[in-house]
Amino acid sequence: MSNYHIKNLEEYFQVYRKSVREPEKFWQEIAEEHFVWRKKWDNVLSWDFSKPEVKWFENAKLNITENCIDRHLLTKGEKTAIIWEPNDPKEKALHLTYSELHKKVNKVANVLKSKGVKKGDKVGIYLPMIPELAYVVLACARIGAVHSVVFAGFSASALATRTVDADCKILITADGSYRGEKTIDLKGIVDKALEDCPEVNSVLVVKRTGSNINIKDGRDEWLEPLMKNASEDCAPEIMDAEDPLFILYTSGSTGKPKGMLHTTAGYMVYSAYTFKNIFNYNNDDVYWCTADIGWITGHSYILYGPLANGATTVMFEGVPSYPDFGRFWEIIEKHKVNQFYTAPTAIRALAKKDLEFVTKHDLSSLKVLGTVGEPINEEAWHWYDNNIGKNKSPIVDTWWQTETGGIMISPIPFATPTKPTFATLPFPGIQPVLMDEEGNEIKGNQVDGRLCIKYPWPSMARTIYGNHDRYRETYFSTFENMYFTGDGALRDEVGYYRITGRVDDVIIVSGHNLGTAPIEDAINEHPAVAESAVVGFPHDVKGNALYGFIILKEFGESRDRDNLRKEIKQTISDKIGPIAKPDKIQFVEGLPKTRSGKIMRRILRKIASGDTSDLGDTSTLLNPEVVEEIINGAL
Ligand code: 6R9
Repeated sequence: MSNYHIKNLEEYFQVYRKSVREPEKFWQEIAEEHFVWRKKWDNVLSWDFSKPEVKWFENAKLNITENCIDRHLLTKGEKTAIIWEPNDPKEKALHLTYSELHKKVNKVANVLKSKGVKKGDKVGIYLPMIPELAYVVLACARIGAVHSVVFAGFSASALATRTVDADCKILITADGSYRGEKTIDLKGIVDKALEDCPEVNSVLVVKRTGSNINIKDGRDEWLEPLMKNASEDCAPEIMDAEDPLFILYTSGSTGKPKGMLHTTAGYMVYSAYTFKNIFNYNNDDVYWCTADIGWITGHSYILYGPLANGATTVMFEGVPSYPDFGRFWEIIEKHKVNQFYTAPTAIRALAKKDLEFVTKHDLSSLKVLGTVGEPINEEAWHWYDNNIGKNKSPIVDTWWQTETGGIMISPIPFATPTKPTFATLPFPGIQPVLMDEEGNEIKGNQVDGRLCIKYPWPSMARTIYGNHDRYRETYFSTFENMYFTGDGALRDEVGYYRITGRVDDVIIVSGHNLGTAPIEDAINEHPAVAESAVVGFPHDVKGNALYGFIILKEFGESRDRDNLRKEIKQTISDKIGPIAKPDKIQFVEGLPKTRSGKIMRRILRKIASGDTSDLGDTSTLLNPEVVEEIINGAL
């Protein structure tokens, strides 16, 4: 019998040990007991990291939507599957039951079929956070088409590159989208992108804003009338365990985006099992992840993981600042949210605002808080713990990647004691190791190194779509027989992991390796600092020196800049040591970020070294306007 829901630390260790000693038996039991299969596997796992090739649940047959929808119909048909909260709080929220979701997904599936979409075809999706986004994603999975969701905040050129790279011939979009006070001309962006996508011959358009848009004859059609006429029955396509489920492009904080390809069975099992445990989801809970579905976090922990557990999952169309900075807390109160999962960037932005935005809302429903996307600094962690969780809701700091498909290192709430800035312990089935630059494993505790995973897990990406060599090169060639995450980490005296940042961003100052996260964490301890980013720039004597870009809190704006610089350096000296003091500190209004809140340090490095002639691909920047401001103020 598998131990599906881990309840205390002892149980965690027991389950973890089993998952390492007998990984195949471990995953086989979970897969058998908690999912529906059309046919069971012949073999649980075969793998070879040198190729790399990994297969889980070989020759099993299933459909993921049967697991996420159909199987709940008998017992939970009238349970709310999705609560959709619109951008404008005056618009009515939608409570969609599992049986309604079933019908919507089937209708869209039939529409896609009528457009000639077949098993294995790639479907581009460029939609805001509206219910149709969930229907379309699941409809693809229903008929075995491979979805490629592109975040609807991306530019025409980013959309075009991804549409071409993923071989999409059909694209689903909307007439427009709402983000706070803004209405965005989504279809205009699509029209521009499609000038560079000659293969796309069909565009289905969801009506959201009612804006006046261009409908290109023979190519564009409204989705709604097609859905109206479509049948609400659609038999699920029977898929092989290793058939592709989706392509998703990585955040692009480094270089050209990579289309990570995920397959069906392993992804389903892992996203569902992690969701249940890491969010401690219980039957009548309402769970909310604020990510966009255009990010892996939305795929695994708004849609697939929660739905596979028959959960109620909230989908939010808007932004945390509209109509005011209390919107997140208002939604938690309104829908009595029990588990809340967001990113450090959002926490820091909201922590800068008046506490009254928080205190006027009743947050007593909350049981578990989560964070993901980048290292959470200590100050933000405590703010979240004190003001949102009222020191009674454990914070799960979840470390993972688009490539890993699901959460890899995280506390299990009510089992693992938390520790600020530490993602703590590996999830069952995950075998992390730290490696030195020579390729040796660093054993023992109180050590740091490059974070690798030495054994396969079910939801790992199988390839980069269309470029398996790049997949091997990027993840499996740095260390033999290991998946290299690209992140640095340290392991403390009890074996807890702390992620110290991307190793490409490690700065060597006078021969010392400095991770960006601990330095930024120290800077953020200064009471006037809201957020910071540190990069290296060439220095005659030290090899590299540090350059800090710092956003001040509102009350810090009026302070004398030179004094502030001195104090901040002192804070760093006290927390880390004089070696980590930046040579230059520039105060900025904003930092260049990707949609998931990751700082594009590549751009800051260029600015710090005075080389701004070519900033590389900036198409996935959420706030391109700050770049110029930073260049103009550079020291
Ligand atoms: C899920 C997601 C992956 C990179 C990852 C790491 C950083 C994510 C983190 C974290 C520290 C955490 N990252 N979670 N760093 N603590 N809890 O974010 O996927 O967009 O592919 O980014 O994000 O550097 O390697 P993705």
